[in-house]
Amino acid sequence: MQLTTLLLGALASVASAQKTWSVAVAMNGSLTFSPNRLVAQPGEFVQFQFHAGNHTVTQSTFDQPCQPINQHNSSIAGFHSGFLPAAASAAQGMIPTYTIQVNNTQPLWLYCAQGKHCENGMVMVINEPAANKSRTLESFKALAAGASTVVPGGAAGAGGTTGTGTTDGTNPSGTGAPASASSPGAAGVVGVPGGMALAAAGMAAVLFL
Ligand SMILES: [Cu+2]
Repeated sequence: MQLTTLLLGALASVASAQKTWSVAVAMNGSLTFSPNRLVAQPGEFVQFQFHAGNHTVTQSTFDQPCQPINQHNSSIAGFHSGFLPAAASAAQGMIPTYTIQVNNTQPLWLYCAQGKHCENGMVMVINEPAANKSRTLESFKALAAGASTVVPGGAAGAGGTTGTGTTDGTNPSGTGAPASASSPGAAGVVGVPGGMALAAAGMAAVLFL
């Protein structure tokens, strides 16, 4: 634990109690987010881990899948990881990551902005509305099948923090820690300044000691 404390000490004051969920992007080269549905509490983090290919995680509305949310609601900046090619960091034994913090319980509808991945079902939802049975992941996916993907024009990495990390399929407790108290952001997410990626494969084990 001492090593963990040393490595994360500067960042741990806020995040120590917050859970980080991990979502595998393109596991085994598939056009998937896995899981593609998860429930996250306000304050919790979601880290997307880009295993293969060149994908994004980008926020849309429910009604306009495959298009950036700010194109339809200018009051919400939304988030967009930018294109994160897995090959770029493979030589270091790392994968690209993108981490967001969930700020409330509103649904977050997400897609991949690469090619026709969204039309082909590369979508997911965080905090699927429980009370509205017409707004399910399945209905979102069906809408996406008839949509046309729009790549956001805004800054890549907006709304979250990109980095690299290793993954062993478990929740990476050492990543995405905020360096300061976060302020409320639009659409249920806030930036995660200073997100710390795992520096080496060995750390993953250390963090679980
Ligand atoms: Cu994709």
